[in-house]
Amino acid sequence: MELWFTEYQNNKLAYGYKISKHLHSEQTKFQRLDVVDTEQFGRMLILDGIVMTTIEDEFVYHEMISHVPLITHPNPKKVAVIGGGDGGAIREIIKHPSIEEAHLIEIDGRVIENSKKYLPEIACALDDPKVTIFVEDGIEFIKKNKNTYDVIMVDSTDPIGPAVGLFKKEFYQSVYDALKEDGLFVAQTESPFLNKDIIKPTYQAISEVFPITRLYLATIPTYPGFLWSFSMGSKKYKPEDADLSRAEAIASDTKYYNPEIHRSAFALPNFVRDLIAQK
Ligand code: AAT
Repeated sequence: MELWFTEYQNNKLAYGYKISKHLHSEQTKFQRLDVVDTEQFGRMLILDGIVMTTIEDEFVYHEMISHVPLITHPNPKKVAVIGGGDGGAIREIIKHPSIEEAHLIEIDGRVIENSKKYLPEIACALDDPKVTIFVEDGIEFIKKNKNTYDVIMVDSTDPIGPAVGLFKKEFYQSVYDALKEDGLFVAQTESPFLNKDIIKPTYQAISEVFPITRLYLATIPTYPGFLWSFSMGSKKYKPEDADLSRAEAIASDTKYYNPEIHRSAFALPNFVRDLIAQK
């Protein structure tokens, strides 16, 4: 008997994965959490029936949510990741020699514990001495910190349940206030093909708060639509002005990110340009 996992996007589209083993299932305080081994993408973390990350393609997402902002900022020392309890963004952040402190603010401690147990390749830097973990709601945490971080990354679930507030203008204002005067932030902002209704207002809200706003893209085969968007809000630095010799140095330790990708990720197809055009 074959075992398949189906991820339902809506009542019109679903993606299916052949499963070789169902390793874990639990209901946490916040969500249903499953860990499975898929034949195509290796081990997979699933929250509320939605793919969070897989061993085979996680590098694209984690490198792109981390290195693009960390190279755009000329000297990032103190950074925060909101969500991202699997530790993938933290693993990439720790590769940057300028980093002194990395804070992880994940609402669900069970995501962290299960990632350490089942996804050690991704969670491997969570015990690094530069890393501090806060099991808290990122929305409340960020409100308490002012003028603190060089870079903030919002590595969140889709805007459902506890992540709804992470896609709102009030949250981006708190992020602005939590950043230093030359700080910048990046958030994962969903699929340009399937989530136009999310990207448009989210990008608009970020551009109302930050003087510099950019959207960039990467191909992630286990996220719906495959083409994925990230939005950046910045107080001072522009990604196109980044010192790409630093990107070259990091690229000796990456599988997706390099100086050409840093530049080309901001090249947008017309339908995406139209999506984020000010009206
Ligand atoms: N690194 C890719 C994995 C994720 S998981 C996103 C995490 O955000 C989850 O562990 C979830 O518990 C956490 N989270 C949700 N809301 C909050 C909040 N308010 N504060 C802190 N953490 C939160 C991203 C997957 C992207 C999927 C795209 N389809």
